Amino acid sequence: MNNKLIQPYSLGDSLTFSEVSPGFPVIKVNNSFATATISLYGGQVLEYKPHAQSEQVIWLSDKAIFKNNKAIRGGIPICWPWFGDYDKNNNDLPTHSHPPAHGFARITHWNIHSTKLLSDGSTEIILQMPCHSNCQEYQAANAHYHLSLEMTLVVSNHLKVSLTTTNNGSRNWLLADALHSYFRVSNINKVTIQGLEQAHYVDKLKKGLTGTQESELWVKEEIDKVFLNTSNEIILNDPGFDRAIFISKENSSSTVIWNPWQKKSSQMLDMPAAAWLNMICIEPANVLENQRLLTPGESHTLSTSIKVKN
Ligand code: TA6
Repeated sequence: MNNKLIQPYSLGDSLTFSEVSPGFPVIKVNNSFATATISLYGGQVLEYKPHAQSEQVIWLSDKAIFKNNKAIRGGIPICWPWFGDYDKNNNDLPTHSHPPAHGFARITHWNIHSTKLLSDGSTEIILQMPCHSNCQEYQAANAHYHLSLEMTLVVSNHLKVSLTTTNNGSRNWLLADALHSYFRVSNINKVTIQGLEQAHYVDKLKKGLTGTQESELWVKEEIDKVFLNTSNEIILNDPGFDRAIFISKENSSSTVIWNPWQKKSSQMLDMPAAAWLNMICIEPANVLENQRLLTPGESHTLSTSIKVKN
């Protein structure tokens, strides 16, 4: 870890630095509200826990792999500038033989722009994504790619993550973005998800079959559903941890719900075999028909605010 570069951003005991693995520095926040861990690799929240909570709010795999070009399993991965498979909207001549799933923001080493202890005791962190390796390769193949990406985090009695994309180019850009948030739950079979009632979805496990969510959502099998044209706050009710997690969002028209369940988890190197029982992804996003068209000079900020109530 290059201390000279990052130590100026420390804030006494409330914001320090360490490494989760050689070459993978993390920011450790411990303020009057909560603790949090943010990886500079991927610009990725890894942990968030208000002091009053006995259990982490954000789920992180015990088998997460910290290696370049590999996304960290868990936390809040940034899916950008495309979601899922390779970006089919903006490409002239894709050079990637195997383009990174969910884009390259989550496999880029981000820079710190600023850190601040706010007057109310919250901690504000601003990170910026430089265009390195995967991004440079993508840019070489897509002359009109001139995007910049910045993230603002506020660690408080809630966790706010805001992702701002700016189109610095001379052509429109069709952007897909998602905050691929993993939440820790007591038992996936015992939680309910409110806020998606009457929302239309695309079921990625059934060849894009569409449907409407009739009632609150229980998860009793593998799920990979994109709920479209919904800006609702989501409530993740978890009686086992005697809490509810409120996930609100701004400038997001899609919400993705994902749990790989037992079989897929057993096929993932970075997923403990039984971990699927204790996680659910609830992802504020703009994907499929909800992608955002950025005109030249335009900025778009996707944000989510996560709050726990007992
Ligand atoms: O958000 C759901 C999803 O798109 C699933 O299809 C699954 O691929 C998941 O993301 C995890 O993707 P990852 O590349 O992180 O393994």
